[in-house]
Amino acid sequence: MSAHPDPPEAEAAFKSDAEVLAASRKYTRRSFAVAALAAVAGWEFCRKVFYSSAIGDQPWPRRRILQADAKLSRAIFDERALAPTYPVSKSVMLRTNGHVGIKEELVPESWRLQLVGVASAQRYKQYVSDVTAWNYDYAGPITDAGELIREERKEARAGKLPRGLEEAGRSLSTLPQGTPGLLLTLDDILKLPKHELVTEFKCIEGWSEIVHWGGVRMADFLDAYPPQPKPDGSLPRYVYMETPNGDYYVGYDLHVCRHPQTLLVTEMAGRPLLQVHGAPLRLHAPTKYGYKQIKRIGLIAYTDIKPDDYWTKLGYDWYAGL
Ligand SMILES: Nc1nc2c(c(=O)[nH]1)N[C@H]1C(S)=C(S)[C@@H](COP(=O)(O)O)O[C@H]1N2
Ligand SMILES: [Mo]
Repeated sequence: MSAHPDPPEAEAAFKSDAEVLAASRKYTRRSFAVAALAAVAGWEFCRKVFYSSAIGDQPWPRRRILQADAKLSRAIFDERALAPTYPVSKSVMLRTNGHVGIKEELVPESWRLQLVGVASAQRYKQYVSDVTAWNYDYAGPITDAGELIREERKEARAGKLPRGLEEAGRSLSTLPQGTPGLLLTLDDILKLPKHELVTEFKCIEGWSEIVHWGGVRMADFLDAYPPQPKPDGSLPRYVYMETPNGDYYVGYDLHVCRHPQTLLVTEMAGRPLLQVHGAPLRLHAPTKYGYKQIKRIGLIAYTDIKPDDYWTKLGYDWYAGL
């Protein structure tokens, strides 16, 4: 028996090597052409971004990039990816930023979470025929807001509205009167398993801080109060949240709310949440920028219509993924 392959086989092998080589040369030539094209297109792209006139906050191509970017990052990183976590010792007291919808001190006992779109809502003891009829009580201007809000008030008195403040106007997703649903108390929510998480909080303004959060998983909340399936059996795609006075509002994909690190937060730094940080209930979603992390939630509504979103209205990306 010979150690060498029979001549016909050897020839076949040689031929296929040559073929591979030729194909790879062709491929390489093509990639050069593609790279050259990409360079030209890239320049054209940059030129448009930097020299075009702005529409709203952002030049239109940049907005397009944000959208394309969000699609790409969702495709590559997948919104189910976990955010890094840190030891508690690395966490700090989060600064306060953004007071839309939380300028007044909310009377804690008057807080209820309006929940709309839950399956077979009538079977819950918290069912009411009109969640919008609930009245929240306020006790004057918020007291723990710090310097930022004092400045905002000064500017407001001077007739100037600071950037982002009440700019987006009323939400288009606000509930009509007579919407049935549940009115949940904080105790209802605290019956769910408690979770703590130390993650990095990132604001689009360019700062980030490591924060120690405590609360319940939104996924557990969704299990306890599941959305009503549509007639075809599928679930609504979105979740809408707003502050009790409706001034700040955010829309989410349902699967983002199911993310294991998305929390309904009641504690920060091991202590009860301050009102300025969104007490009694705020959202933390570590895979999203700060503006998607609504403080002082008054309403959660499951919906199949893409909800209105405060900062999206002002030109920011709806997905706000990191
Ligand atoms: N109700 C409400 N929630 C809000 C905002 C706001 O203005 N109002 N601002 C958002 C933005 S842009 C950021 S960065 C964070 C800031 O949260 P913090 O004050 O706890 O740091 O809250 C988010 N949630
Ligand atoms: Mo932010």
